[in-house]
Amino acid sequence: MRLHFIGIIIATLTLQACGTETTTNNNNSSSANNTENSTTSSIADIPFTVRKIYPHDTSSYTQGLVYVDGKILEGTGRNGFSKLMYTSLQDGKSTRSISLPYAYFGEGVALLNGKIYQLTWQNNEVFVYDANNLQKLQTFEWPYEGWGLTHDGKNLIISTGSSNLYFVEPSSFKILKTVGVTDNNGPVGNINELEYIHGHVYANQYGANIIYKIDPTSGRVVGKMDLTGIREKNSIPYNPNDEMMGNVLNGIAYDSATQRMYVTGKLWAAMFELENEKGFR
Ligand SMILES: [Ca+2]
Repeated sequence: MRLHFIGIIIATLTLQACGTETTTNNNNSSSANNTENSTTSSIADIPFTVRKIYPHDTSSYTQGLVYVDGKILEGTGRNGFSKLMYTSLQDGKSTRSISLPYAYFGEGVALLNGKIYQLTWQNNEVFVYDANNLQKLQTFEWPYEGWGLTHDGKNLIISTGSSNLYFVEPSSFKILKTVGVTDNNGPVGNINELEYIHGHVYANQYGANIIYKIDPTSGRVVGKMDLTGIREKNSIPYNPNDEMMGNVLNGIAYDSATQRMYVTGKLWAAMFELENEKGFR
């Protein structure tokens, strides 16, 4: 009996140590069991306007998106199709690209101090590249799944498909702190692609058409953008089965000079330039 109990503990610890956080397709897994939460304050909708629409390569299973000097840095996923590339914003075509070996499923990307970091989904590896030429410089180990990636100017911020944001020291990949994302119903799971904008983390939630604005200190959701139907409303071709097939909203980039946000999704035909009158602050 005791051995069995210890076995359960060891199995639990092993699962935690390996970082095998459950990946689900549930787009609101966090709220079902949190009915005791009595907080009723509403989370403000963040208004936005679609200012421009650009082509996006429908073979790009977008997992990471960053705006860099008029170009888009994009990381894509799926084994055999994963890439890291710079693309032209105007036509969506890549201007420099590398392919990941078949074994790797690329995930979130971030550019910090001249280096690009690229997560992998379940390979427990993070690649570091020279941002100028996409030459690989280094590989770090990562104990969890890799989903979204951004930075606050100093540290990397990683999502793993859970409700956690991990703050990581870029030169050592040491986890400095972990912040749980919560809304009025409790933890918010399936946190995916990220973008740090003026002191907040913006994150889209896997399977949902929502971008959350998150206080990086408390983890509290302080605002949200509802992008439901953004392709339909703008006459962008889409497959009605996209959500079922996982071809969902995933990708947030931001140009601080123009204060415009760029969003796209996995295999989407368009990238949307969004404006908020207050600049997404
Ligand atoms: Ca991003």
